[in-house]
Amino acid sequence: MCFYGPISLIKKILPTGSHRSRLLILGLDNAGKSTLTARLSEIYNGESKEPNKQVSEWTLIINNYKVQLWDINGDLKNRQMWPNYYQKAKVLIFILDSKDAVRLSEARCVLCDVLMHHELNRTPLLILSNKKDTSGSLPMSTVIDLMGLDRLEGRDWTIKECSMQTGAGIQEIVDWITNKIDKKKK
Ligand SMILES: Nc1nc2c(ncn2[C@@H]2O[C@H](COP(=O)(O)OP(=O)(O)O)[C@@H](O)[C@H]2O)c(=O)[nH]1
Ligand SMILES: [Mg+2]
Repeated sequence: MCFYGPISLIKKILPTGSHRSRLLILGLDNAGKSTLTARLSEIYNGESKEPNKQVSEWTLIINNYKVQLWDINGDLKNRQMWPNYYQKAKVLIFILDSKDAVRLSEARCVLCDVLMHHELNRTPLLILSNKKDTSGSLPMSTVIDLMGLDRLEGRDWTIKECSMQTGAGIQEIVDWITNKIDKKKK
């Protein structure tokens, strides 16, 4: 059983005048991280740094603001390097495969572990229930239940449904990211 602890909600993070922010995309392997990354890169004119098998790093321009995006592999071995990126992350997306009920309980424990890291206490979190186009996709209420999200208190978070295959929900994701990045510019 995983528990989410209360965390304070202070959002001003970047120093005044800083024009860089960082977007970290996490989730289990096969959840859709790289597909989401590809869509965001199209929308935000992403430029890729030399990718390697474990981490793909992109530079996006969001409202004239330079944002680094990291898409890090989510298999068990590579999850060990996730914490190396927490301190640098200013916005966090955690993506789920909404048709994989068995792995949602794994995702719950993985997300719980991620959120125990104090470096992410103030980081706005967007949880994506992906693969809504598939017939076995679970409804939002079931995903919230299986993920124990009703216990996720004291932080700036939200959940949205999407299909990165069809592009459904991408506009809402873009709006959320833009809003969070804009707040960090001030
Ligand atoms: N049906 C469907 N398949 C998806 C969706 N998003 C990703 N996929 C597929 O799921 C698989 C894993 O996606 P990928 O982005 O590589 O996952 P990652 O391991 O988290 O980076 C690929 O075959 C994708 O084409 C979606 O919204 N719907
Ligand atoms: Mg990937």
